[in-house]
Amino acid sequence: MLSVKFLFRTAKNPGWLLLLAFLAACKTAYADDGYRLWLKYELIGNAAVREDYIKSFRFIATTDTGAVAGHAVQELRAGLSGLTGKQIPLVKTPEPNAKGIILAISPRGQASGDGFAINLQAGNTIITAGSPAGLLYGSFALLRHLQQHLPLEKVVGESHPKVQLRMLNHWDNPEGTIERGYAGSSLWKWYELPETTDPRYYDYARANASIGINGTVVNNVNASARFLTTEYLQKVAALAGIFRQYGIKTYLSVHFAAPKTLGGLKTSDPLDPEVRKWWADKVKEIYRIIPDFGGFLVKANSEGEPGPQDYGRTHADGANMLAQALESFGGVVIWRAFVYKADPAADRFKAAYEEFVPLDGRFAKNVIVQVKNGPIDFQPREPFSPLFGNMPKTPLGMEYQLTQEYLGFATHWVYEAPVFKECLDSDTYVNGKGSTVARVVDGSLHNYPLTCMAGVANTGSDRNWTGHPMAQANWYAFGRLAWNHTLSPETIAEEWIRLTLTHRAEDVATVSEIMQRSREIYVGYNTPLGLSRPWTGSHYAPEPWQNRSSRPDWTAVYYHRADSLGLGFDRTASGSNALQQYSGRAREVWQDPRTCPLPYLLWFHHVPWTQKLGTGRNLWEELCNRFYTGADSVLWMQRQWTRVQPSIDPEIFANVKTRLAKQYREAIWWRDAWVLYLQTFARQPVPAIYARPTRTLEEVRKSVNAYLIR
Ligand code: BDP
Repeated sequence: MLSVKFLFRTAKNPGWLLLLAFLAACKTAYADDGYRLWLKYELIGNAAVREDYIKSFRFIATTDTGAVAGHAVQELRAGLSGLTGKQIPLVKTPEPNAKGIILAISPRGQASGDGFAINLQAGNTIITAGSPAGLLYGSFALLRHLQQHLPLEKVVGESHPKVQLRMLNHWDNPEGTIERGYAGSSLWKWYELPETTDPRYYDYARANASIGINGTVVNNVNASARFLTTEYLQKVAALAGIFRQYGIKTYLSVHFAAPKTLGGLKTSDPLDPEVRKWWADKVKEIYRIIPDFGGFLVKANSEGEPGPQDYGRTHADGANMLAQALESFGGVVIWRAFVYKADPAADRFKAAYEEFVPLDGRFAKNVIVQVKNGPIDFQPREPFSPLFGNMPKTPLGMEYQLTQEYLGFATHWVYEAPVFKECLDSDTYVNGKGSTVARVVDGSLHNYPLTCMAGVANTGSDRNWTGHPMAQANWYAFGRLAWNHTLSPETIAEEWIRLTLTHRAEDVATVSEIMQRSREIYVGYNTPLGLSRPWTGSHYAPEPWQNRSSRPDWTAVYYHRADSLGLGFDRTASGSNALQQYSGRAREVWQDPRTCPLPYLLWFHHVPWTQKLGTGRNLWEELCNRFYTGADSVLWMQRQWTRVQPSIDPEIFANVKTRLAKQYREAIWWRDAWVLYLQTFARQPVPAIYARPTRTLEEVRKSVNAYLIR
C-alpha cells in the first residue's frame, strides 16, 4: 500500500475516485500484508453506522493552514472516505446547516501544546487544540473512534499527554543493519538520502503521530560518529523535514569520542575548552541544517562505548557539556543510565544506581537521564529499576524495548503492554505509598520540568513493519501508554484488535485473551520465578550452562547461580544487598523469601531446591510446573488462534499460525534445556504428571550449538 501522501500526490485526477478505487482494490484484490498497521480505514459494513457518519461529516474546515494541520485534514479525508465511501470536501466556509468537522487552534485549556478537545456543537464535530500537533492528535483520536464504529456522541472529551517527549529510539546503523532488529533492515535508506525520500517515511510518521509519538532518534545508541558529518546531517535533515510535518522532532545518538574520531582533536575530555568548542560548533551546524532538531541521546561508558569517565570526569560533566551546546537552541540531552562495569565481585544489578544517584542534582536543566525499566537489561520480567524514585532532582525518562531482544525476536508472540504497565504501576514507596514509577516518569512525584518515555523501536523494512504481525501491537501500545499511562493493557489491546484485525466481538475477546496471557506464557517456559538470561550469545537460544566469557556478568551462571543447594541470586543483606537500593514496602516485601512474590523470587533469593513455596510445591517442582505449563500454553494459543480464523485476513492468519508453530517447538526447546540442566543440580525427578523430555541434555546442547554457529 502506498502512503496517503503519495496517493495525494499522484491521485490528483480523477482524485478521490482513484483513491477510493485503490482502497477498494486493496480490500478485495489482495490479502492484507499488514502494511497499513492500525490505519486501515476499511469501509464500514454496518449501513446504519456508516449513514450516521456520512450525515455527520459533510465537510472539513480548519482555521490553521500549516503543514501539520494540513496532514490532519488529509488524514481525516482519507480515513472518512475509506470508512464511509464518501469524499469529504475541505471548505473555507461551511454551507449553512451542513454538519462537518472543524479544526481550530484555541490556546485555552490546551496550554500544554499537544493536548486536544473534541466537542459536538450544533451538529459539528469540533477539534480544538493549543497547537497544530494537538489538532493532528485530535484528528487521529476521532479516526480511532470511528474506526471502531462507535457512536459519535461518545467521542466528546479532552486528552492531554502525561509525558512530554514520547519517543522511538532506533538502533539503526549507517550500513542499514539494525542492532537487535528482527523485521528486516533499516527503514532509512542512507545511501539514497537526501535526494530520494521513500514514501514510506511519511507512513512511518503518520503511524507515530496517530499514537502520539513526537520524537524519534534515528540511529543506534552504539553510535557511529559518521552521523555527525555534514553529509549525514543532510540525510537526517531530509527525514526530519518529513517527520516535522507530523509533529515529530528528530534526534541523534552521538558518539562521545566524536571530537577525536571526527574532529581530529587529541582528546574528547568534556572539560577541555577545545572539545567544548567542537561540540558547540557542531551543534550550531546541526541547527543550521535541522532548525527544530530535538537533541542528543548518549550511551557513554557503557559496554565499551567512550564517555567522560575515560578522562576521569563524571556522567554529569559529559552530559552538561552537550547540554550547554544545545541549550540556546532548545535542544535536550538524553543521557542513558545503562551502565555496568566488568567487576567480578560486583552485582550488575546495583551498578546504575551506584553511578548515578550520587550525581542527582548535578545535571543541567536540559538533561534527562534515561533509565531502562529494570536494573539489568530488558529481561522478560524484571523488578523496576531502583533509580526510579531515587533521583528527585534529575528528570528520569523511561526506556522500554519494543524490539523483542529477549522476548523471542519476531517468532514468539508476546504482547508487551503488561511489561510496560507492570513497571509503571510499581510502587517505589520513596515518598510513601503511591509513589509509583508512573508518577516518577510523568514528573508529578518530583516536579520534573522535563518528562520522557522512549521505546527501542521494533520496526524495519519488512512489509508489515514489525516482522511478527502481532508485534505491531507493541509499537501501538507503547505510544498509547506514553500518552496516557493510565490506560489498561486490555483497553489498548481491544482497541488495537478492532483497528487492525477484526470487529467481531467474540473474536476481539479471544485475541485479546491470547495477548493478555502471552507474556506470562513466555515467562513460564523462558524465565519463570525470577530467572533472567542476559548472557552473551544470541539472546534467543537457551544456554543456561554458558559459563565462559570475557567477563563474568556475560555468563549465564552469573545470573541463575544454580548449585547443589539451590537456585537464584541472593540480593539480600547476606548476598549483594542490592535490595538496599529500594525503599519501604517494596524492599520489605522482596527481602523476605516468604513474602516475596513468586515472579520475583529468584531475582532476590538463593532458594533451596526442596524449599516448599506458597503453591504447595517445592522449588524444583514449581519450576517444572512453570516450564511445562508455559510450553503447553502455546498449544492453547494455537487453538485460540484457529478459532478466530473466519474473521481474520487469510494472509495475517497464516503468518501468525506459522510463527505459533515455531514458537511451540522453541518453547519445548527452552523447557527441555532448563529442566535437564537444572536437574543436574536439583537431583530430583521430573514430576510424574509431566512427560520427561525426549532428548538428553547433551542433545539439547548440540542443537543450541548448531543454532549458534555463525
Ligand atoms: C543490550 C543489547 C545491546 C545494546 C544495549 C544497550 O544487547 O545490543 O547496545 O542493550 O541498551 O540489551 O545499550
